[in-house]
Amino acid sequence: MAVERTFAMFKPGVLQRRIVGELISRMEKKGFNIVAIKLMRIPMEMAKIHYEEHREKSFFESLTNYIVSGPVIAMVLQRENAIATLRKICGATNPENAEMGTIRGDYAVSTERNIIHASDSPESAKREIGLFFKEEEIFPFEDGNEHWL
Ligand code: 3AN
Repeated sequence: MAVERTFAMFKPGVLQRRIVGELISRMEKKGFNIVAIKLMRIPMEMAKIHYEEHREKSFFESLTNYIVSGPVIAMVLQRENAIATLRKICGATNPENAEMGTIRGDYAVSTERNIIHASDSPESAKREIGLFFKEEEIFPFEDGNEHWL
């Protein structure tokens, strides 16, 4: 299976709830390499581009207002089959349907404030990584764990 990169973002509120370490730990334990990470406040224009596929949806305005309302943590995560694996760890979009043991199942209560964003396809991952990170902000590394993970 091919090594892939995916984009992940802890939404506003994760910092305040002091669960950043727990969430990152889940990803590290599942074999993701964190190859880029930044704490940032998303400008509204960027939020609209990030969620452009939802522009016509009823929740677009409230979603974009929420996502700019506080600092987020943006990341590029790398491992084999990264996109599907991260989606699995996150769980279903609606936390009511997310299995216990997934991030949304364990930590989220509302669909809009569902803790984490994770790219849903190779095309989205490429687009979202490019929106949030310059190439020189991404630092791939050899972790030597390929025999164990
Ligand atoms: P996912 O984040 O699981 O890929 P999408 O792409 O369908 O889900 O939705 C993007 C984001 O839009 C979700 N993370 C969630 O915050 C918000 N969202 C999706 N559906 C709804 C909804 N019915 N009501 C409010 N917010 C929603």
